[in-house]
This record gives sequence, structure tokens and C-alpha cells, in this order.
Amino acid sequence: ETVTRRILQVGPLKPSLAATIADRYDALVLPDDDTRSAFLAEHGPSIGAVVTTGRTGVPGELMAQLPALGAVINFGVGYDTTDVETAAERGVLVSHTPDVLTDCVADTALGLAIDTLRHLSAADRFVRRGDWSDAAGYPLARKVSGKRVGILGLGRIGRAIATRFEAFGCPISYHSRREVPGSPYTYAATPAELAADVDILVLATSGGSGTQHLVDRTVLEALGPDGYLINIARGSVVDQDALVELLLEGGIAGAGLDVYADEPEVPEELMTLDTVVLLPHLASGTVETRAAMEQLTLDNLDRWLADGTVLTPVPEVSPRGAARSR
Ligand code: 8YV
Repeated sequence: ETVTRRILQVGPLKPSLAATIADRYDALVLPDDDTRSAFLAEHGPSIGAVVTTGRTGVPGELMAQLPALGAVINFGVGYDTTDVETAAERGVLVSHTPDVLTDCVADTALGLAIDTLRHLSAADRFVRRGDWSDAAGYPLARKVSGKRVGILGLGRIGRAIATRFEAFGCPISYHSRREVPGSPYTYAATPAELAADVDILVLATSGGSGTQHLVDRTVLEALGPDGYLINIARGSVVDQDALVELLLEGGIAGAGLDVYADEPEVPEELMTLDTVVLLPHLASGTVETRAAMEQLTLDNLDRWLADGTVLTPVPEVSPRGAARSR
């Protein structure tokens, strides 16, 4: 069996990863301009593997132009931009970078929750504006320790978030597609039931069509005027228009967001609200974790070139079919 060994970079990569791929492999970069179709007509048939991220991925129309594709090597744990159903049908392997980023993403979720309830970023802006005086202290915020926390999606990241909140004395409940056997946390049958019973709802599901708008207006209304939403998953999991409306009218108390429906677009209405904390999709963004993600990406690529398998396949294309994280 002949493996087509040429590599295609799709979308921007961490600069050191892009440099390694360009230096060490027979690699091309997919152009992002009007030369793209001519490029694909010429080179598409020679591509054996794609290296990409969750920002771009390999959607169905691109996959169709890569007839010899054997593997999609994804930098990042989320791969909702890649057409995994078609990949599975065609026998194209898809790998991702689970585990190595779990700690940092969970740390970010806790940081967002603390910031959102305690208004740390807003208070920092207050100081920088020169608003702190003998007469005017910062308005009181909300306590985090002991708050009831609901985790939507009790996968690797959801569990890491739960153990961190446990240390804050927070009772934990969760909703996943299936109840997790042996979990010490309370299971809620639906996202709305989960939201109704918690103060802080943390989204840690995978993205994609299976979780599109899983958190709709009904779920947000169940969370209610004293409830907070934290999202480190994907913007697609939330009905963002409903979220913005409820934040503007006080239908929920606040939100800490690392992800959005149409990144890097952030709804203009949120920019002036001190009840929200807005991060630019940085949850895994540390030197240590991004280096580990880069190494695992290269290890997956090398394994595929060596024997046609990958180290960390996504569950949809994995022979083991491990449970997905929702
Ligand atoms: C990355 C992420 O920033 O792993 C993921 O799913 O969203 C982040 O870790 C992203 O994949 C890189 O583009």
C-alpha cells in the first residue's frame, strides 16, 4: 500500500509548528486567496495529510478536493470545523490533542468564573481610570466559594473543572449525553434542569452539530437573573443572540466567555457591560501547554507517516470509539 506523504498546512499554525513542518516535511501551505482553486486542482491529488486547527479544519468541500487524503492532524482538542462523518466514511483518520491542554483550559474556566463573579477585570479598569478614592470604593461583588456549579459536558475538561470547584466547596452537578457511571456528582436529565439548579453554569462540551445551541433561551432563562454562564467550549453551543439579550436586560447575572459564535467577532453590545468578562479564545494559551500540543501534533503526524495510524484519534474515527465529552 502506498501512502501519499505530502503534507498540506490548512490555516494559520503556531509559528514554530509551521516552521518545523516547512523544514522537515514535503509540505505545502493552502493559499487563502483567489489562487486557492487553481492550487487545489494542481496539488490536491498529491496531499496525504493535512495539519490544521479548530479555527479552520477540513470541511467537506475541501476534503472532496483531496482524494488521496489519509489523515487530518488537528492542533487542538476541538475539531468541529473538520467533517468527521465524511472522514469516517472515507477512512480518513483524524487526530487531535486531548489531555495535554486539560489543566490550562480548566484553570481558565475557574479564572473566568472568579473574574465574572468578583469583577476583578472591571475593578482593575476602575483603578486604572482613577475612580478609586476615599469616597468611592468598588461596589460589592458576589462570593464564589460554595456556589452551586453545573457542568455541561463531563468529559476530561469538565471533570478537571469540577475537581477545581470542589476545592472551593462548591456542590457539583452535571449534564452529559449519558450519565457518567461512578461519578460523584449529581446528574441532571436536561441542560435546562441543570441550569435551573445551579448558580454557575460551565460549558465544557464538544462543539459541532450535536451541541449546536444546546444552551438556548430556555436554558438561559432557567439559569435566571442570579445565574452566571461560563463558556470555554465553543460559541456554537450557546444561542449567542439570546445570551446578549438576557445579559442586556438582566435575565442572567453575568457571563465569562472565552469563545463566540463568529470569532474573532465579539458582539458590540457586550463591550460596555461590566457583568461580562471577554477573553479572546485563550484557554489553552500558555507556553507550556501550546508546546505540548505542538509536540503531540508532530507525534501524530510522524506516526501516520511511519505506519498509517495516529496516537490520539478522535472518537468518531477511533476503533475504540471512546465516549465523547458531552
Ligand atoms: C486552540 C481550542 O486555541 O483545543 C481547542 O479546541 O480551542 C484551543 O486549544 C485552538 O484549537 C487552536 O486554534
